[in-house]
Amino acid sequence: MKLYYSDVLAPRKVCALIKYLKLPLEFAYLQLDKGEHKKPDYLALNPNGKVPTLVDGDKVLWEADAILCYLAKHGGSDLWPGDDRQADIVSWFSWNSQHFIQSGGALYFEFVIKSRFNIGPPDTAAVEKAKKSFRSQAKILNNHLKNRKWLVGEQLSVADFSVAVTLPYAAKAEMPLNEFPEVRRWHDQLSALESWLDPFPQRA
Ligand SMILES: N[C@@H](CCC(=O)N[C@@H](CS)C(=O)NCC(=O)O)C(=O)O
Repeated sequence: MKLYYSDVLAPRKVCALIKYLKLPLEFAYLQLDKGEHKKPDYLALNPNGKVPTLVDGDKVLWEADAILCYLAKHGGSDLWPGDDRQADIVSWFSWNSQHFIQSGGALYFEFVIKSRFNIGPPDTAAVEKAKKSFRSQAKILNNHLKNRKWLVGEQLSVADFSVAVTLPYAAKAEMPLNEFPEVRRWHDQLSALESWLDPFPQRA
């Protein structure tokens, strides 16, 4: 199996899972600032021109959440459990992609990506709008996490890897995480995993 990735948000959760499960994958790093993800060979695999993409023999898979499920299953783990919890996990994937990642991702873009790729200062209006949405969504997450260790059931799952993906950047991206103690506690649990804090493979 081979993962095409870069050291940015969507591939981060996949790399964290691979490291957590100690899966023997081959990695191909793409330099986004050189447009390597827009070259014809890569677009033939992923017509979106985005990372990550997983290739397993004839199977090509894009969308990080789908890759999480595939790797959790083929890695012999119980992080994508084969029962009704799958519906809860898909519910969190969907909520995240429509809501939480939109606000956390916007703050990540304004504070992390703009400075990394030298594309200007944070846009104050965009930051304020994203912080407002972040607060209303984090409140929902915070209420759900009361009396729950992880997002779904009693155990870590791919939902945790997915929904928390912006939170390692909370301080740098000015996410008001400290206002939400359950979210904070949940993310602290993830941060106790070395694979969560340091997910990307060594590059030659
Ligand atoms: N929904 C996709 C999002 C993938 C995505 O937006 N990847 C970003 C990095 S976080 C990317 O490749 N950006 C480069 C570009 O759009 O040119 C997933 O979860 O895999």
